[in-house]
Amino acid sequence: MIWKTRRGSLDLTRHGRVMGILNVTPDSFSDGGAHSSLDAALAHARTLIRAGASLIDIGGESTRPGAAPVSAEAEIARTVPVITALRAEWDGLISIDTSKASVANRALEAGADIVNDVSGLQADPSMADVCAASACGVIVMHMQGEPRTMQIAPHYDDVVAEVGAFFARRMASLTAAGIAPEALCFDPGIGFGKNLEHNLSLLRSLPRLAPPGSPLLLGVSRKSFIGRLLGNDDLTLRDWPTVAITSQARVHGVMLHRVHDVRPNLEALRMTEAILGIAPEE
Ligand code: 7PJ
Repeated sequence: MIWKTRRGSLDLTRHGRVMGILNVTPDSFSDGGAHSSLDAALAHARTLIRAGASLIDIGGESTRPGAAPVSAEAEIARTVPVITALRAEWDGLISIDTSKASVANRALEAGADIVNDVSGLQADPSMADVCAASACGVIVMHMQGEPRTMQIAPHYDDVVAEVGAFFARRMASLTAAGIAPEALCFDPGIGFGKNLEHNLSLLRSLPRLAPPGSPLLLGVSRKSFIGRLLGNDDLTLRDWPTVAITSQARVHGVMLHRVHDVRPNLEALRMTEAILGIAPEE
């Protein structure tokens, strides 16, 4: 399987890849002024890259349940300088985590390769055009509701069927809008308008979720359903269970993994692939 991005294609035939999370919201790095937060963000990006990330996902809007909306100007001010600086020193894949077309546009101009939109390109009517025009990679995530209220009372008759049908509908309308089918990647949106049972049902059904031929990306890293299941609130205790999910998802064909702690998840992929009989990369 091949995923087409703006900076060439990523071969996902045999080896899974890790996307490192780089949050540039004010609460993620110490607020010692604009320059030091740029330096801190870059330093963290380098740590993720050294640990083996093939992709860096840069986000300037918190999409945590209950989070307040952020203006496009604020998102641009937070993310574009980081993208510009990272682009100048690294030729791996950079994605912009945004639902706003104006932010995506500026990020792509600054050198981003992929748009990661938690609204599945539904929040902003211009987003599909921006993506089509730039020929970037596109991550289409499923979300029920909106971040502010999505966790209050999520409801599905059949969460697996509904997320699968959503992917099929988005595939049809986004390709009709001019996005290449090979540029699309799908994500069930763990924790986005889903309770614990919904998340587990989706994780149980990964092999039949993606549209045929399209890669799936999974983001479970440190999410609250892990804490709920294991009975702890401590974020630092959620990395090991994240690694367990990464391995299990790889068995079921998920090749892209969005995580905070890159190295153990990459090692889980390589161990799991060895067991599956996949030869290591040269
Ligand atoms: C995801 C995301 C995810 C994709 C966030 C968090 C919340 N993008 N952005 N998939 N989650 N594609 O990291 O806890 O699961 S923000």
